[in-house]
Amino acid sequence: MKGALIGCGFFAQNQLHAWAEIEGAGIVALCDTDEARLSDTARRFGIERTYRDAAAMLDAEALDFVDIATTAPSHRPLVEMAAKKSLHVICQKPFAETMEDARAMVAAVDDAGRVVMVHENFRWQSPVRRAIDMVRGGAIGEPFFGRVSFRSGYDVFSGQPYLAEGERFIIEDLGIHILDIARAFFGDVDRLAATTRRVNPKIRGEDVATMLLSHASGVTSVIDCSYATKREPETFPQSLVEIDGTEGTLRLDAGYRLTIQAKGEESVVDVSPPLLSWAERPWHNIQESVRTIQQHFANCIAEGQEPETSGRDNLKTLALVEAAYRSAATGETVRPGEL
Ligand code: NAD
Ligand code: 89Y
Repeated sequence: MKGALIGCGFFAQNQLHAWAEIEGAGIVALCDTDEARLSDTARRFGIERTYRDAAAMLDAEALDFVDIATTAPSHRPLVEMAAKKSLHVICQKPFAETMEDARAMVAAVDDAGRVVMVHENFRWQSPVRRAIDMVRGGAIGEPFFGRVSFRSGYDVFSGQPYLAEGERFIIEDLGIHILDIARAFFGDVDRLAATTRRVNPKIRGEDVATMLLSHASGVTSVIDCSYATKREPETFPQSLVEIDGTEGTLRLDAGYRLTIQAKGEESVVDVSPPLLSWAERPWHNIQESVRTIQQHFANCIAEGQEPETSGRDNLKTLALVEAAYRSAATGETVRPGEL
């Protein structure tokens, strides 16, 4: 499959490295409104066909899919443009700025008979995936409590300066992944309550969020996120997990240590992600998941399957983000299914 990538910024560099390793799909054209980013990226990856305008690119190129790696405000027009050209779409998170936009984007690609997948990669990180597979396989019986925790003091603002500028920060940018991991473990959410605060005075949005989720499966989970946590060892970008089940417990601890205690036995396994040739620490965990999710996208299209993190599925993760902001603002418990 021939693809074009739109948005040659900070994170797209990972996506391009990964596309070079994907079986059955590759990138043949690039687009960015910023000439310097476009030409630098084209040179780095040896991609000759470049465009400053996405519509012009879609008119000129014979493509099967687009990979949208821009920030959220441009997602809806770009997804709708791709749908009009009957292309499959992979689009970065946050998928959309509002639920209304997200629903319209899913409908546009559905009407074109194509697939839209959100680049929701944290549940595809190999340590997290290992834990998900263990829980889904019944290793600790029926889960009844979970905590997914992401606490860090890592400077994300130097690579992504826009994160310091928005009215919303950690839930929309990072919490979205952690909420999605909770859905992957425990299923859909009936009710959510959240608190937020801003600790870092140099940014506009919230950098701490704590959320309590009641899942339809009967699990209660706590999702806690912070970019204001100064501690050693720094765990960025690890998501730490603890789950209690009817038959035992699972812990994914700092340093990618997976412990399962069940049925009178304990297993402790190092589930560190591999360091891909183009990856660098500490980002290697995220970088590996980029390759995994992009291969999943290519496989799903080849096999006519809906991706696990399809646009339709992601509406439920996006609803948790909206519910968390609403709960934090009103002090009330919110039902995401009503948003
Ligand atoms: P960035 O600002 O560095 O890059 C975005 C690029 O898109 C810029 O070069 C900009 O010029 C270009 N652009 C914007 N609108 C365009 C348009 N209409 N047509 C063509 N080019 C356009 O942003 P980033 O840090 O690379 O983040 C991009 C997205 O990736 C964000 O939504 C962010 O949340 C997400 N992200 C995801 C992960 C992850 O692990 N999944 C990690 C980091 C960032
Ligand atoms: O943008 C964010 C993401 O999706 O993963 C980590 C990040 O780069 C900073 O929070």
